[in-house]
Amino acid sequence: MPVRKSATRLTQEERDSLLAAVVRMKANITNPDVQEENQISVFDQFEAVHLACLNVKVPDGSNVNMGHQGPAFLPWHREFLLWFENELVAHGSSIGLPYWDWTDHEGTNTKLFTDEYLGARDGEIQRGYFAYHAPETDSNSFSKPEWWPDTLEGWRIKESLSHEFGTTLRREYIDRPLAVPEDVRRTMARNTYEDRGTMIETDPVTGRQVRQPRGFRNRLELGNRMHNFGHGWVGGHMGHPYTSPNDLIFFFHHCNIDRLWAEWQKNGHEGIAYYPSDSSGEDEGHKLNDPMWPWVGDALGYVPSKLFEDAPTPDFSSSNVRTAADVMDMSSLGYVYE
Ligand SMILES: [Cu+2]
Repeated sequence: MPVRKSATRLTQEERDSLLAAVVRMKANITNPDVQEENQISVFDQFEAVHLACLNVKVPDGSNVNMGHQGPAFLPWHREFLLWFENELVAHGSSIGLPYWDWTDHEGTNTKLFTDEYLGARDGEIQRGYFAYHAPETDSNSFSKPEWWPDTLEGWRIKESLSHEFGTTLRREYIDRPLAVPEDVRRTMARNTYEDRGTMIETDPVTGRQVRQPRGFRNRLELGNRMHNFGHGWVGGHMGHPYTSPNDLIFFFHHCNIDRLWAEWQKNGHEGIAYYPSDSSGEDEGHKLNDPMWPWVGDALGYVPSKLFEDAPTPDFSSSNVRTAADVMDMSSLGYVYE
């Protein structure tokens, strides 16, 4: 059973085992027989699917963001992370997907965004495992570990999946405070899963009056120093929904969100009563028993919009249909948080 630990509290062996699996996923081309521009690695499949999920034509004819700005934000990403974690383990990781605890400010700055882990947070990444050039090649003088895959020339982002951010992974340094425990506490104190209303309160960091979302999902996704903020705090590719899964921190970030949802569920909000029902009037894909694209099996009528030409997405037609109901109970999914 994969154990999900705080990313800042892994042992060196655990961290290296995880990073080795990640670079193997990046080196593992799923379709080597097609021309190079259409080849895609196991790692890049996640970026391609996340990009496509932002705008999917569904059977009722409407266009829906399958994984964001609605109730399915949490179950869609829970399924997405399960798929990622399966690949991590299949590529040799000894541990499950770690989570980025935003309230661990020191660990974030002194452990996570370092050359030996995720790389720096000030523009294009030049050193470590996520630089355009592999360790010990070109300008990347960082020492190459024995587990670096022979075929991986560096952490390179496909042109078709890079939007305006370029083929070298980038982040931007911004001097804003990360979440404090009070931010998390207030999110966890919301009792309704979905509520688009807002409330006025005093911000625990700035002391100013602010308007914050009232629902749990709404606040976790959009509230001060929660999901959206974390994306922007890292910046670069991570700062834009078109490109965020190119950066490994995306998965740590969403793992923390999944962990908070799991905790909230355990804490008196368990099961289908705490998710919009099939008669709730939410968009298709966002109600309890709606298939969540791409996990719709061979159902017809789902067409992801091609945000970019030639950004190949994997074929899910033979996979199981997955709904929010399928992922409601974390204990049935085979991972635990530590
Ligand atoms: Cu996100």
